[in-house]
Amino acid sequence: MPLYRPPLIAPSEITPEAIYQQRRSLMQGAALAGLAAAMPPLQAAPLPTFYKSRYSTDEPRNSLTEVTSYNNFYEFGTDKGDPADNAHTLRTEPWTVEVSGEVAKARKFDLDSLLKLAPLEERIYRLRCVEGWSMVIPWVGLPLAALLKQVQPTSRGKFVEFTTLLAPEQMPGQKTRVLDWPYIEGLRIDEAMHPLTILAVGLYGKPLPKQNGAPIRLVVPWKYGFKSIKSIVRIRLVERQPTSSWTAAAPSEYGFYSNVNPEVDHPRWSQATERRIGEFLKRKTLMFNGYADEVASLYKGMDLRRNF
Ligand SMILES: Nc1nc2c(c(=O)[nH]1)N[C@H]1C(S)=C(S)[C@@H](COP(=O)(O)O)O[C@H]1N2
Ligand SMILES: [Mo]
Repeated sequence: MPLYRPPLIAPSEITPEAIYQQRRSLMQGAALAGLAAAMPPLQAAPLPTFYKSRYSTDEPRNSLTEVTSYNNFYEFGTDKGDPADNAHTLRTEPWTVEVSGEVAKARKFDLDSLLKLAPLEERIYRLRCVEGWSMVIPWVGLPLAALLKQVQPTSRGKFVEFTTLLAPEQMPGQKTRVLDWPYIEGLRIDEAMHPLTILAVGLYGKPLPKQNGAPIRLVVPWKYGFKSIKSIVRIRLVERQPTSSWTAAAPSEYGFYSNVNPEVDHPRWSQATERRIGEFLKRKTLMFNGYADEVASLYKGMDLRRNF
């Protein structure tokens, strides 16, 4: 299978003529009533303006084609090209994220209210996959901390559990048993509150493509890519360490922390080097994926071999 294929425009993303006409006449009626602003948009709304973040790397970015055609999103198949081919069946509108558990103010957010929680920022981050490849991706997002502050975690909210949409009719990979669905991930509360941790809603300045986890996904740049869970519908504050889907599938291979660490090998392969997608020679993998100055203090006194 070729590595890079141009992104496809899914048939489902083209509005059928009949629906378009129907919306048009509704729009005209609404405009007369002065209600045009309340009508659903014909296309995904463009992102609000965003700021450049001081946390961005200045390394060259991977191309949009690389970022959108070489993906892991097992809900749409296990080959790297499967998400780009298959994710068009995901329905991202309307979308709500339920935030509950150990919080003073449990609440459901629609996408618009999520976008208003904090100014959006472009964050150019390295993403290091546990399989040994990496990319540099210009995300657009907001700090997860902005959302958590809104719901006010209680003193028992020591961990944060994230859940992906469960919808086998839209996510055909969920009809197979590669993982226990829905996909679940977790962070410790201080990791979740860290300024590097973002909820991404876009990349390359546009709303997130479906294969990258539309409409909202986590990005934790110092951890292996699988911690950056896609298409999130639920965020729960909990007292006990959550069990992630990958830990449940293979506890000896995928630990809760999964910090990028060249000194701790995966039981079946080395983690010392990585191949940046688009490059031929391998690079040395950096401790915490190069974010040690920012995050090493979170793990002071911990044995990172035991807590892998
Ligand atoms: N729901 C869900 N989230 C997921 C995955 C997945 O299979 N399902 N794959 C993970 C893995 S292994 C990686 S490396 C990153 C890839 O993100 P990208 O395709 O946007 O580069 O998404 C992560 N998030
Ligand atoms: Mo990954």
